[in-house]
Amino acid sequence: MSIKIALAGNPNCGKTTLFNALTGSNQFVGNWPGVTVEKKEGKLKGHKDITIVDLPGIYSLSPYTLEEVVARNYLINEKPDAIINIVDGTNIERNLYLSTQLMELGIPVVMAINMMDVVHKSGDKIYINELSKKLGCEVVEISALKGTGIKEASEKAVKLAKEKNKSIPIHEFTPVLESVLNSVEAKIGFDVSEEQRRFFAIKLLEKDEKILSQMKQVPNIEEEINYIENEMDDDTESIITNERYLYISSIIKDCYKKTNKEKMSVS
Ligand code: BGO
Repeated sequence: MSIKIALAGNPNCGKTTLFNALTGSNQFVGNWPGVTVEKKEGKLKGHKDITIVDLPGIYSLSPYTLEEVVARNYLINEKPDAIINIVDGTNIERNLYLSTQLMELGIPVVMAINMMDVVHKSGDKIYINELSKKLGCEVVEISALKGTGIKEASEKAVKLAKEKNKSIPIHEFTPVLESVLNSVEAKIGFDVSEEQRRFFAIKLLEKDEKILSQMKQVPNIEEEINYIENEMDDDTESIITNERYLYISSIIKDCYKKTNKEKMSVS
């Protein structure tokens, strides 16, 4: 059985370092079809049947940059068996914005919190069990540079990939938005697989025109958009973005403690 695992993360999160550590010299470099964005694939060390696909570094799965479009089209169309989401542990709040969207694709995610050597040195604390519970995915601490935790992260991803379970996101938006999302999801046809319908519903509600080219039947959701924009007095894209930031703030509040260095040096 051949398995594909995608590496996804923000620019500068350490993705190249992790990709090199996982694949060694066993790499193929080319371009993504039709665009001059570099595509790197490699075999997981010691596993001829497991391919690691390095996605472009991105901040979001919105369709504003070529890199975002390439990454999300790959995730939607090729449906890798698992995603390793690399998160820069020194910049966790910002990185979680992409993570919340990756969880909505119906693909199992392992979160690899990188730069943990730097985080440990700073004295900051990331409570990974709590983080894992709040996000509804496996979380592993790694240092791609030092090579710590990367075997555990890849083994967890391989295990999830082999289990082939459809992944269901645990994050719920505010109830009124959830009910509108449910109604949009119900309008999406069978051309979109069940586990991807939530992602498509969110993108349709965000008025993301590029998602339409991925659908054979495009539902009319004008009524839902008007309703939620009236109810929440904002445009749908901002509503959804704000909701994500609220979710991320609640996660950070419970799962991350910054060392107050100034206070320590005074006492
Ligand atoms: C430079 N720990 C530490 N401390 N650094 C890490 C880790 C880690 O776990 N992982 C990656 N880095 P990329 P993207 C650099 O290149 O893999 C470092 O964009 C430098 N270069 O070594 O390139 C990594 O692919 C000069 O740092 O990220 C790299 O996602 C001085 O994070 C940077 C200092 O990693 C980005 C660092 C000339």
